[in-house]
Amino acid sequence: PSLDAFIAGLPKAELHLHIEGSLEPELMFALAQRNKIALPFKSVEEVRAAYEFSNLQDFLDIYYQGADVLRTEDDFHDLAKAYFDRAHADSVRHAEIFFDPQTHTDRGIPMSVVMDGLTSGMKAAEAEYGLTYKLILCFLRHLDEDAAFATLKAAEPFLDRLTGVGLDSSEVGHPPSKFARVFEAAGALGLKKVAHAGEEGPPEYVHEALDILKVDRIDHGNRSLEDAHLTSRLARLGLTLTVCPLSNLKLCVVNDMAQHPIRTMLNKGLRATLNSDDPAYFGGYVNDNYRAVAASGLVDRDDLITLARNSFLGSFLSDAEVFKHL
Ligand code: ES4
Ligand code: ZN
Repeated sequence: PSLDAFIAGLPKAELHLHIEGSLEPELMFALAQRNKIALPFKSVEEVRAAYEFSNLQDFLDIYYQGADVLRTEDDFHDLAKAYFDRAHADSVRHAEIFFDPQTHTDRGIPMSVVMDGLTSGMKAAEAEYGLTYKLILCFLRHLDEDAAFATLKAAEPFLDRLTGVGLDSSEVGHPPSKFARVFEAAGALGLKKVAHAGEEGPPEYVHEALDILKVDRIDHGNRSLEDAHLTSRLARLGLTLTVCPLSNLKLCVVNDMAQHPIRTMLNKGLRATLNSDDPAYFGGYVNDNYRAVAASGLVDRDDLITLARNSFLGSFLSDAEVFKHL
């Protein structure tokens, strides 16, 4: 098959996807209309034109603003269903998606509305496509530890629908150590742990995520490569990195795809995966990310198979479930 067809048909898991970041401008307008909310944009084209970012914070400001149209259980259902429709079209067989409850509860949306809407959207996709999913609750790291604890408490009634906790939002100035106790509490509840680290933050933050938060995966992890000892430690542990090439390009974490660290990561024996992060904002879903690194000449077809295989190996599926995909 052509390279495009090869990527399109390659069964894969997606492990780094913020569901609020899959809100396409068309759905944003539809929800604004349904909820009678005025948007600061006149058209879908105007929204897309505003998606030019020079760093993570630039993006986050507009991403939190976009999420304001999400008000009802139906809104969260439609958001989740739209992502899984798109993921299914990309041969995604399993997705472990992030959501940011604080973005919603701080606007007065109850946790139950968010949970029930996302759950029904995911269940509809499961019934239609036979794919599987897991849900990871992310704490916003620019907010304080007490707020994270309150969020964990509010999520406790829904514990059976959660697989893990994560840490996202503005990285620099908000090291993993700020959330040591809440991650310990989440672990004691039986939740898996992941954290964004080494996207804009230094290798020290990746060390903290490992040593203090005891994470099961690192989200991004690009800057780990600046520390040779850390790099070999990650390789030795077989720790999964959820890498997001188009996100890195849009947020100026890399200047050009040909310089993306994915090649070095694979060379160093790191268990890297490819993911879309916030596809509605970064201009591509997971297959677009596979295509972007392949088109840059950084990886060949064997590497793409390795990356897809890593996505299942790095998932929180049971060993028996993983084997069915390999
Ligand atoms: C995010 Cl790309 C990225 N980094 C950190 N936090 C986020 N939340 C949504 N997308
Ligand atoms: Zn992310």
